[in-house]
Parts: sequence; C-alpha cells; structure tokens
Amino acid sequence: MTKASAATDSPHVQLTTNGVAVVRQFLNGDQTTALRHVVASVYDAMARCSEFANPEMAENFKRWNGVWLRPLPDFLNGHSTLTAQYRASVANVARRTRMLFGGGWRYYPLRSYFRKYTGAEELVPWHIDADAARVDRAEAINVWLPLDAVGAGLPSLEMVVGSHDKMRQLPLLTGERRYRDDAFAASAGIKVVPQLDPGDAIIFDHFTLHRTQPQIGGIFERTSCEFRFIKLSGWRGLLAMTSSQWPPSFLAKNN
Ligand SMILES: O=C(O)CCC(=O)C(=O)O
Repeated sequence: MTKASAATDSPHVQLTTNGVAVVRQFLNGDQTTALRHVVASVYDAMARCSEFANPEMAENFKRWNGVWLRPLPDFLNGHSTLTAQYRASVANVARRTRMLFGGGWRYYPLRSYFRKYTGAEELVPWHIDADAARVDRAEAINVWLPLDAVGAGLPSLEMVVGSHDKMRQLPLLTGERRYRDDAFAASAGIKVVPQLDPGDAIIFDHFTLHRTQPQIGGIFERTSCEFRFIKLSGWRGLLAMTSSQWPPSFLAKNN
C-alpha cells in the first residue's frame, strides 16, 4: 500500500493514513468456515422463502441478490440454531474489529449485507459508502470479507488509496445513482486491487472510493460480507458501551 503507509504499518495506521487496511487472517480458519456455513444457510433459507415479511429485505434480494442483515434475526425466527450461529459470527467480526481499530466501533446491521454475485447482477461501480450505501453517520467503516479467494480469478474490490481525505472535502451525492466514473477515480489517488483468501478482510473508511474489481471473462459466482461499523459520540456513545452493536438489542426491534 502506498501514501505514507506500508504493509508493515498496523491496520489502524493503514486505515487512518490510506483509508484502507488489508488484514490477513482477520478471521481464523474455524471462524471462516462457520461464517461460510451461516451465509450459505441464509441464502438457502432466502431462496426457499416465497413471501418476505419485510418488503425492503425482499427488494434487496430481488434487485441485487443481497441479504439485508438488519431484519435477518426476525427473518430467521424459528431457526434458532442458525440465528445463534449468525450472532456468533458477528461477535467474532466485532471482537476482531475492536481489537484492531479500537473499542469504540459498534456493529451497524442497518447498513450491513451479504452479497452473492451469480452473473446476473450489475458490478458495483465507483462509489463511497458515505453516500452510496446511505451510511449517514459521521464515522463508519466497512469490514469487507470475501468468502472466496478474490483478486485473480474472481473479483476483489478495487480501492483508491488515500481517497478518503479528498472525498471528505466534496459534497455527498444525493441522487438515485450515487456513483463516480473512471476519470474521477483516476484523479482521486492510486488504485489497488488486494488479493484475498477467505478469512482475509479489506477494512475501509466510508469515504474511501472503491468498486467491484471489473471482471475479465464471463459468468462467475462470488460471495462476500459487508459488515459496517459506526462510532458514536455523546450519550449514544455512552449507551453503546453496553453493547457491541448499534442500536443495542434492548432498543432495537430487529437486531
Ligand atoms: O462486493 C462488492 O463487490 C462490492 C461491495 C461494495 O462496494 C461495498 O461493500 O461497499
């Protein structure tokens, strides 16, 4: 990685300096296997469902084969083992995130998803999460975990190193499509495409410009997780000390 930071810098320094950190073995082998099992089982359950109680969950699934994680525990109501496995996987990701980046980060299911490309979906163009993912928070990061090896045969993320500083100076996009073009990305910094194995993670600031790595070749299948985390201030920050996610379970209907 460039700018001032090198791969030898801590993930925390990489994230602050470059807006992106690559963490090898973010999850260990057992944790990765458990997460893969959860995601595959959730997709099976989604595929079997003929009518979703939550229209937004149905819309995300239909439109881009995404699983919205906010209503997932409600959706899984009745699958208590799978719900417990989902919560255990999230707890692993949250624990690692706070260990590497500081204790203030809270899991944010409201803007977290599973994504499965099957060949039919549009590859995600250049964007920042701050506007395109409608994060709407002062501080947020995305813990992006592919469940397949990516960067060579299958698409990784393409990241513009250091773009978070520049993007913070610009107004957020507000239209329906909140994407940027190639010329814009080229002017924003140096592009990198990390190669990752399952268990590795790209963690990036919600102002860091990125897109799905354009794929050479035809149809492919690739599954990934987008676990977003936010930092809270004031009374929310204090309240959040009681829980590793926001909103805390005792305040949220869906968590
Ligand atoms: O998984 C991908 O290819 C795109 C993910 C992405 O853009 C995001 O998590 O913000």
